[in-house]
Amino acid sequence: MTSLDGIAALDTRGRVGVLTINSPPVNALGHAVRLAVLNAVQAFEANETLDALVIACAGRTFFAGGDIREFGKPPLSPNLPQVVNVIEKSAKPVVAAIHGTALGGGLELAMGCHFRVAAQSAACGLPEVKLGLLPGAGGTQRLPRLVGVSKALDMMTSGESIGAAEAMNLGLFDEIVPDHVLLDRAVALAGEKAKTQATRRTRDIVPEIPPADDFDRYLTTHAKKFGKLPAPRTIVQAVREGLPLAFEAATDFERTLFLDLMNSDESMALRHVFFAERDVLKVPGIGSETVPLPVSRIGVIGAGTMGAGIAVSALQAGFSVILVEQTEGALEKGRNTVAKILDRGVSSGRLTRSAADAALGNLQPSLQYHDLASADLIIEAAFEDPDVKKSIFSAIDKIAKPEAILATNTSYLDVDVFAGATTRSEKVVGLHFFSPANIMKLLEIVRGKQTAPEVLATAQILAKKLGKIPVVAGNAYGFIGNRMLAVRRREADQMILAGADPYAIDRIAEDFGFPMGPFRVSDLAGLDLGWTASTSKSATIRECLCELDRRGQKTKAGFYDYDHNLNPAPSPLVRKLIEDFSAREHVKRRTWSDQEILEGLLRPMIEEGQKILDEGIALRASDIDVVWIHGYGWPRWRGGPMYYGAKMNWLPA
Ligand code: 3H9
Repeated sequence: MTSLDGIAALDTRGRVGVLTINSPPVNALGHAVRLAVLNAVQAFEANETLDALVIACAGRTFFAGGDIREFGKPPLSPNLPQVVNVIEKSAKPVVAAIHGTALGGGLELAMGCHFRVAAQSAACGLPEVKLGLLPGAGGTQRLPRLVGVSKALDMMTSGESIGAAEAMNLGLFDEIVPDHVLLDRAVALAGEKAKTQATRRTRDIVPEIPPADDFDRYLTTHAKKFGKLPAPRTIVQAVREGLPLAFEAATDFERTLFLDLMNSDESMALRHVFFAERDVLKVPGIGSETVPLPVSRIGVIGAGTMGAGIAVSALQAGFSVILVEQTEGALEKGRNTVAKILDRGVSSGRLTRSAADAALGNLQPSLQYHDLASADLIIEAAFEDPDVKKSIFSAIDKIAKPEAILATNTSYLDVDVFAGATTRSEKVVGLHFFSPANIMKLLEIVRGKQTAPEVLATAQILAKKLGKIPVVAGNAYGFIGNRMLAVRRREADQMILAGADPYAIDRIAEDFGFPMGPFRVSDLAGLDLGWTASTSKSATIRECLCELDRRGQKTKAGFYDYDHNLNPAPSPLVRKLIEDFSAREHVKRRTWSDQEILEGLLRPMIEEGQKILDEGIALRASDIDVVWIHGYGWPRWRGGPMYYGAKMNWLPA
């Protein structure tokens, strides 16, 4: 074996060269790796004792794509398209041996090889669109040649990966083999091809070009899914305008489009989010030396909306769950909610019937705290009432096994108060799920004063198993997300008194990219949350609306009027009510521009985010971005509130 430069090693098996690239963690095709591949391929070509080459990777995966950390920086030669072209133009056969995930530039490199052998467990895809990009190393021209235009567009505009078997059916892979024989089989195939000097170049395949109408229809059909992002439409453009051109001209065109997208606001924001989602896992004091606690049995106290949702999330991840309620009726209702959510999963295709049945079989409904004695983790999901929660903690502390973790699903309250009601404050943590808990990706992990590192590490692992993104937050009222949400709500309420139209505010928030504006969100959640008729004094717009039985979607009237299909319409009555309220309170009304409304809505909550950061409640600004993207519908392509605030110069430098 010849080690070329610490990254590439060129081995020989008879007259076949085996180039193995080893660049942990994911063999991203950064400058050093590109150079290593190029040098090795050129050395192979010049070596008369070698008739064919296999390109493989060491470690957990074949190349996982271009190195995202290099994007936006001055390009370093050779670029990836050049490397792929050199491979494809080789006069001797080159075989890719694919394991793990061949993604983005990794798959593009494989498509530049003459043959592709993959391990059974491998997957591949072109996920560039998720970074606001298009495949920029020939992917928009080679993939349609291999799998047809329609499938290529679907793969590139969704960015979703496919498994080896599907790739084989599509003609993207030539062979799939058991994982342990991958290299042997790739070498054997290379040897066979060497005998006939077979170099099958993807660029030489004559593509079938659909009529222009097909592209138009594709864009129309997917208009909603593509939304405002430029990348999916640019992918369609690259295919549509590139395929009729000569290959080199088409890839030059692709490169121009790629570089334009690279400099787009959307791609910069999406790349920021890519790294932010990985950084949340890095928590000071938790490292490889921290030993997480084993969790297989989870107790959930409270079978309301949150408790049932948490139970479903845990059941779907394969945990057994003890769901505890106080009365037969509440327990029966909770069990039915769990069953209904699982059924919905089956009808929407997210879950198989047998998986749903198995999940329900792992549910143990109970009226006895004593049944929680076997649980490794108990999550309290009772009403947001500190006294109720405190008494639950005190009770379960006496029943739970000593090593069990006790968690609260509070949205606002002080985790240390509950820890103080137990004899194991180091085992107490906040696990703030978001509704619907089986769907929403965010899990705020609230670190109490005494929460032990291994408890935090266990919560992080639990989140991963539940398919959630965990963000560690300090213990302060509303933690990260709800504290900022409260500010946004306060500002929106003040703006409508000062003359801004609530429906304009919603429209502007939705144009910005939120799925719903703040007033539609309030109507959906119910305006009567925390409201009681007996104490209501028409002191706020919300109180006035509740007094009129306009309590939101549930009464088909709130800030909006709703028809029987719950379609919202602006309400003249509400507009008048707000005007009268402003007059009564002597609030001066004025007209607001769209930009003033947007800034009025976002800037104060972002400034609150800065305070959260300064107080150490969030570990880093990008953690706050992740919270808002995965818990509050902040548009991913806008990078999160702190990213946006910095871009708008709303934050101290
Ligand atoms: C592209 O290819 C453009 C081309 O068309 C054209 C070029 C001209 N670059 O996710 P993990 C890091 S665009 C740099 O936790 P997993 C990641 O930040 C690219 N770094 O592991 C993390 O670092 P840290 C298209 C990368 O096992 C560490 O690796 N490709 C890259 O859960 C581990 O990552 C993609 O979009 C990268 N490309 O999942 C694929 N990838 O430890 C992106 C990862 O410091 N990658 N890192 O936090 C993935 O989807 C997952 O990482 C993968 C492994 C599935 C591969």
